[in-house]
Amino acid sequence: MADRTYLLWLRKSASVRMHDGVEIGIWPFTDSKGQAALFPGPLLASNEGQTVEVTFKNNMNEHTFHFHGIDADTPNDGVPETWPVMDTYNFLTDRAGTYWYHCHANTVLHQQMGMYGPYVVLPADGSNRAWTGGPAFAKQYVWMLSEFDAAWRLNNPKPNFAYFNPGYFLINGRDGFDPIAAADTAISCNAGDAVLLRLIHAGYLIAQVSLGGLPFSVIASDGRPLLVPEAPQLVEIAAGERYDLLVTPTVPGTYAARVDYLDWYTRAVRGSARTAITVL
Ligand SMILES: [Cu+2]
Repeated sequence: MADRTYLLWLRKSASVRMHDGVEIGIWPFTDSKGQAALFPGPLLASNEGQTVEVTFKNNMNEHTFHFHGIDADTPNDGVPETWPVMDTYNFLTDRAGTYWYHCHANTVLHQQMGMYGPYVVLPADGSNRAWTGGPAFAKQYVWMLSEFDAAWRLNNPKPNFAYFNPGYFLINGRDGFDPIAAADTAISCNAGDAVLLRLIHAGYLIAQVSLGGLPFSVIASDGRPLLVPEAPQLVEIAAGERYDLLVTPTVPGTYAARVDYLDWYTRAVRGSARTAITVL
């Protein structure tokens, strides 16, 4: 029996509404049969040293779980090219940090269809520290970054994977020109609080993240502490990467955080997502 068990259902199809009213088709997870779509997938979490079992319901032999950054053995790694598709995955979470999961069957398409979610490993004692003996935090947020290309839903029999032209630029599944106000995205804290912001890039463009002028330090990358934390003005994050940011605002106010999504070749900004950091 694993220390943590998770059961995820899959909905055959659903859609999410973008800021302009366009409905984007997804293949989302749910937390029980017939329930509302969850996009991104639910936050899964465990402590350092815990064993975890994740089971996929109504999979119909099409999808897998790949726990990105976690050292699962081959049968539990969810790569259909190396092991037959399974419904149940077992692994050990031996390093605190920020990870994520996604379907690894026809990955480029299934990921674009929304089959991903965040995974957080806390220290062995479950305390609010970035890792065992690492920096403490008062609050944590996860920003899952991604983009949608509406045309990939329209081109039958299959989209042109060589041509990704996204029109929607997301944080935690929401887009728009107005700052995202959702409580899982907009940061609210007291002056002096240490906030851990876990960035996960589940899209394909380059994302540049800035926090409205608030100083921050990058303390971990891809589930591993940085020996020497960095203190840049912005963080550039590529597909699949994670960065853990520690920000301790001292001056009350509202700060305009943003994620700019850059073209891989020209580095032109293709679109942005915005949210606010409110310091009380
Ligand atoms: Cu899939």
